[in-house]
Amino acid sequence: MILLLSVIIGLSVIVAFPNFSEAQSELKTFVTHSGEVIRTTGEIIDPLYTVSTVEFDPMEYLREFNYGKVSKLADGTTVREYTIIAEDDKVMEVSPGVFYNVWTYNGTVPGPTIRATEGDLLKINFINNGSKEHTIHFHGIHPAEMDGVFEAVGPGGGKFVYEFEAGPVGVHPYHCHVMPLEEHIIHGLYGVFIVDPKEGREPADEMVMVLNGLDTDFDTENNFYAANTIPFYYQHHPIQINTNELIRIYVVNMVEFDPINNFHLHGNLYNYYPTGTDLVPSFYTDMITLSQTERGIMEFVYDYPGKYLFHAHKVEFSEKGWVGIFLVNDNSESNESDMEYGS
Ligand SMILES: [Cu+2]
Repeated sequence: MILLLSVIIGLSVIVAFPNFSEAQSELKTFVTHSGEVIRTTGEIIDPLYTVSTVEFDPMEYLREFNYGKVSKLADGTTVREYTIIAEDDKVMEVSPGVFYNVWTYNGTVPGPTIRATEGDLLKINFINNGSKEHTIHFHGIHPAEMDGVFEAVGPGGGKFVYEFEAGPVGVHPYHCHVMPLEEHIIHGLYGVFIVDPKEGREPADEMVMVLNGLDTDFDTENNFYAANTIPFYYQHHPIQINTNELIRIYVVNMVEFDPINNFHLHGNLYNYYPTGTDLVPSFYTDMITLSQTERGIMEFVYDYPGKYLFHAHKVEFSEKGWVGIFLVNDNSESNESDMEYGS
């Protein structure tokens, strides 16, 4: 009897295992954002695109600002010139073993952080090296023809120069505005545009955080969430900051599909400037809620050294990657900081 039982158990293990692994690699049918029907396990994403891979360092991105090539007009106006190249054939390993077809501005998601001072004249040389039409639509104030909506730039090297005055003061997103819009945004064609006030802001350790979601299986639900594209990155690579030093974060929510996102800071509260347009903070809080493309500036100082989490308080998002750590070093001995701000 016992022998018979173990034979039955043994058999069911043998039978159960193939079933189990079959279930793991079972192909599911998905309709992609472009209407294509593909069958995939969801583990290897979009094998149709394998042209080149993207290298992206979230720690570098965090404090990297692109001020453009600077010149002056006869009347003293500062001119800043930037070049942004769009591509749509790159693959990025967003999480170990998860490959995602990213569409990029200057090769990364997010694209470069464009920075200028209010009143500067901006010239953005846009080149579309992609296989689809793309544009750059800046949030902010500019003439209609510079809005990046009705002037689609053709694939294979199409060009357009966006020219406008930087304003208003604050933090704004820029993104592609070609239809289907959702597809062009969620694949990664977005970045941050910072307009500084003429009088500047108080010196601070400044960083940019783009909150994004990754729908790696094309079912119009995000599989991963992140601050700066790589899930869990700043948890495994904590951001080093100092006590008694002003920290300023330019935060932009680019998550699609989920109507809200949020930002919770541990062991501290921050002054919050919605859109960064006002120089006086609107809130002193440890929690802000952001809808699509909502953004703002957070400012805070840590009194106590140690390890502090920051994350979405929508727990599903933090458990799927939107979580990080500030490693606060004790700076109480020195009043002067030797930290270099920006780049
Ligand atoms: Cu596009």
